[in-house]
Amino acid sequence: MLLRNVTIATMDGATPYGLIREGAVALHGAQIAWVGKMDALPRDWANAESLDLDGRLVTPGLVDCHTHVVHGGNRAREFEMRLEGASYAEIARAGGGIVSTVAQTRAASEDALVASALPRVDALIAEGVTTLEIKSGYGLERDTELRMLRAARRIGKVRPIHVCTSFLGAHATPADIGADAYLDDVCLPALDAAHAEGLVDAVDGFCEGIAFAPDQIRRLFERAGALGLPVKLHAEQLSNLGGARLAAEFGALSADHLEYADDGDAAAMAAAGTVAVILPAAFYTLRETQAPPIDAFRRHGVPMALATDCNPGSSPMTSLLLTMNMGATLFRMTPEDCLAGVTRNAARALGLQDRGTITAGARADLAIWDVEHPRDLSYRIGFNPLWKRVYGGKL
Ligand code: DI6
Ligand code: FE
Repeated sequence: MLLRNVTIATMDGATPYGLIREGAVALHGAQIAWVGKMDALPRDWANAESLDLDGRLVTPGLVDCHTHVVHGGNRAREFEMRLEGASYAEIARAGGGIVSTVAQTRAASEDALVASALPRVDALIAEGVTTLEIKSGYGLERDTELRMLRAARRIGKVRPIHVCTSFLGAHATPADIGADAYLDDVCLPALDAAHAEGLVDAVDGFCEGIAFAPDQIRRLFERAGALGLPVKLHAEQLSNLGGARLAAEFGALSADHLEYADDGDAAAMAAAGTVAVILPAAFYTLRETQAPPIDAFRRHGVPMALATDCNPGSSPMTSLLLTMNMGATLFRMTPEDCLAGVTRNAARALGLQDRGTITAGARADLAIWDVEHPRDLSYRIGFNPLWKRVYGGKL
């Protein structure tokens, strides 16, 4: 199958956007076989079944590399409380926040978790998302953590989307147990069990005053290492506790949030190849005022990804396009940074080398847009110009 007469943002690293005008993309099964200018098309493709795309833009399928899309219930009441003056940390300390979603998630069956997540997943798919990361972390006990991960795996079977799972048992401490006891007696054994069932692609944690201290996260990462699993970390979201450096020390795939990260954190992440996952909808929802150090990430050459952080508390966000606009307007990321952030760098934040660019040999996951230029994708607010999505070579 040949897609011809297209503008291609290959995102292969050549600037700007790896852009090819009057291009063609040849697909063989679930893979990209060839990409280039139409007039350079190899002869053996000249007679292939082809589709004229009328100059539309083709990008890699989008990758949302940080979500909590599987969860029970909603927290609209907390949204109101924040409007009445309560802070996110105050609500968390008063037994609201993550812990209130835990109660609703524990009460939900696997079927109910899948059913409530699907409308959110469908909203992402409708914007060209082809790879989706989903975290556990609202169970805080073994059975519910495993049930969340099974629900996540099922989403990848009932929808045309690739799901990567992250075990986030170290998300919060249940009210009835101390953090160390929770970690040793519940979280680490649940990780072992989830891994034994093949439910874990990466291990994540929340390093924060209201969650886990660096020495506790270190124990989590040591266990992940023993199981041969890659790590990532919610770090420096509300304060700087050294989470980003700890993540870098363990060669983490990514450190996420990072509003309170500093220049030294950026240097450590660059040296380790750790991706900075920027989550502007959480910054926006919490009315945070300290922006992540984008210039430092740029200066040190830290790859930046953008993700929705879709969750019921700090980021009830199901639009990766709006996330791109926020990355640009709130953090001064360029439209090219934003597109790299939801393609090449987002794939890297998940440890996936076979996607995120349009290059020969990559997976044939593509998004086809009714726009002139890739900058248009970051520019609009609340407008979805997706024409069609190609998933695993299928239109
Ligand atoms: N940081 C976040 O933004 C989400 N989790 C985390 O560690 C928020 C989760 C929630 O408020 O339910
Ligand atoms: Fe998160």
